[in-house]
Amino acid sequence: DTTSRLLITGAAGNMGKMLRPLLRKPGRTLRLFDIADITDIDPGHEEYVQGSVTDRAAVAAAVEGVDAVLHLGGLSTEDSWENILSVNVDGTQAVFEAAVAHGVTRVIAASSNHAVGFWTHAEAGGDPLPGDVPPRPDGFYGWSKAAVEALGRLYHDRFGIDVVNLRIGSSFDRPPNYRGLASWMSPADTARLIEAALSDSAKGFHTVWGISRNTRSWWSAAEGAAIGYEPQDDAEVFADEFLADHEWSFDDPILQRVGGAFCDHPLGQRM
Ligand code: 15L
Repeated sequence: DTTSRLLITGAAGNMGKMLRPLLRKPGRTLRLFDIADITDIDPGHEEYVQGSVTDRAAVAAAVEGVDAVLHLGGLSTEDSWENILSVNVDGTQAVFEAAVAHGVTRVIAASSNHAVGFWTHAEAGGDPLPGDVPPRPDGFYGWSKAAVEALGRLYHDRFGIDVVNLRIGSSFDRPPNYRGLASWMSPADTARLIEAALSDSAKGFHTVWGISRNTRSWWSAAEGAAIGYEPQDDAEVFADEFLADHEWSFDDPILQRVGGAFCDHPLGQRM
C-alpha cells in the first residue's frame, strides 16, 4: 500500500495505543487524533492533533492532507442515546464529510460485533455467520455501529470512496473472558487486518469480521480473506485458562448470541 500519511482517530484509546507501534513503518506517518492528551509521540513517525470527533472544524483539520483514515474514535460501549448520537453518529459523519471535502479516498471504520449482536449461533445453522447479515444491534452502542456501517455505504455509493467496515470482535492483548475464545482478535492480527484494509484488494466497499483464526469462531472469515486478511493467531492458546471454570456450550446465553452479555445490558446505561 502507498499510505504515507494515515490518520488514526481515537488514537489514545485502547486500540489506538495497541496499534501505534504495529502500524509504524518506513515512509509512513501516523497522524494521531484524540480528545485526550498523547504525550509519547515519536516525532520521526507520528504527529498529534488534539480534538474531538464532535468538533467538525477539528475533524476537518485532522483529515486534511492524509491518504487514508482509520476511524477508531468514539464511544466503545453502551452509553446514553444523546452521547451515542453525538459522538458515534455525528462524529463519524463528520469524518466522512471531511474525507470527501479533502479528497481522501479511503476510510476504514471501526464497527463492532454489537451491530449484529442478536444473531445466534443456532440461526447461523452450522455455517459461519456471513458479513452481510442484516443489522441486529444489541443496544444503542451496537445500533450506532450499524449506523456507522450504513454511513460508509452511503459515502461509498455517493462519492466512490473506498470504505472498509471492520466488524470487530474483541481486540485486546488477550481474550478478555471465555467468550473471547471465539471473538478475540490479537494485536498482530488487528494490524494485519488494517494493512489489508489499506491495500488495493480492499478497494470498493467491504464489511469484514475482525477476529483471529480462532478454533471456536463462528463468524465468517471469507470477507476478510477477500481483501487479503490472513489471520495468524488463535485464541485457543488461552483455552485451558478460561475453560477451567466454564463449560463451552452454545446453549450458554453468553456464547449463543454474537453480542454475548451486551444483549442483556440495560439500554442507554453507561457500562
Ligand atoms: C466492543 O464493541 C467493545 O468496544 C469492546 O470493549 C468489547 O466489549 C468488544 O466489543 C467485545 O464484544 O468483546
